Amino acid sequence: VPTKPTLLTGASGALGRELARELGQAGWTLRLTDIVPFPDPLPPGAVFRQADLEDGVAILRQAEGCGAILHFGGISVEKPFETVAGANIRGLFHVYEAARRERARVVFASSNHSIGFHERPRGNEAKLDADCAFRPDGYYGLSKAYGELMGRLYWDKHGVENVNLRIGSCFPEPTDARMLSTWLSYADLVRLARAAVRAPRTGHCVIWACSDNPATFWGADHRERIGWRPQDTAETYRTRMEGKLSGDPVQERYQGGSYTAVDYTRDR
Ligand code: NAI
Ligand code: 15L
Repeated sequence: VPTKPTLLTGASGALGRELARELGQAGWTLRLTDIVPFPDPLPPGAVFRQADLEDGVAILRQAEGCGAILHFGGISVEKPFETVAGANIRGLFHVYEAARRERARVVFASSNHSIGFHERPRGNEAKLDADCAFRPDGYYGLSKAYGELMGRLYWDKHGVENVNLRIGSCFPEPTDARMLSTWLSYADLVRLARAAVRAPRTGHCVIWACSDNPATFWGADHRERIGWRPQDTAETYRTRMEGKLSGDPVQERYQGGSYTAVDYTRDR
């Protein structure tokens, strides 16, 4: 159990609720925050404060005395630029300023959509390593690339440690064929968050956050720094999922799937 409290943003969201329940049960001291009320009974020892990530003073207050910030709050799907900009651009800056003041580590819920315009590997083609170029597939993915680069900056300039989780598709079960490659089980997510907070030293690192899927798109990353290995696999769902294709050549070509096809106007 970490000695200092851990701040969890986005606590009322799908992944936040899961993390709050599991880490709370494990005896962690949690500070929970979100722009909407926390819908579940509070875990033992947890406090919840409602706040907007755009309110920098509120975020600084909430982070006081914390050793780590699990940053899961913000816009979590593709939206118009102005919608994404508030929580994911300005809000991200507030989270990093709070971490700098507290000398806390940031564990950032980044996304595969920061690199979604890389093509999917075919057959024996090489998997994508975590030091690949950013190829965001929309304004949301762009905000996640910015978030990862914010971590790069704050480590290089201020020594703020950060673990960037490039999450694939974290849901109770895979729901389509793409998730045979991208799925992350809730249990693997919880183990990953624990390892990212508890590792003695991380520096700035990037981790492909998906389960042990044989069909993964992704290769080398920095997981050895935190000692995490996924234990679940999407392969269990293959017979039910492999026919569930979109039928859209753009979506099927690129790693980001449906996000790449939103407002896609390229004709050459
Ligand atoms: P979610 O949308 O269920 O949760 C996000 C939470 O952030 C919501 O509770 C929302 O109220 C809160 N939020 C939004 N704007 C806010 C603001 N201005 N101030 C304070 N809180 C605000 O999303 P989910 O699925 O739980 O994802 C959590 C994080 O993980 C997100 O950052 C998302 O981008 C990232 N992620 C999730 C993936 C998944 O498969 N679920 C895949 C890749 C990344
Ligand atoms: C994400 O970044 C989203 O937050 C999530 O809702 C899924 O769409 C996921 O990516 C995905 O790519 O499946």
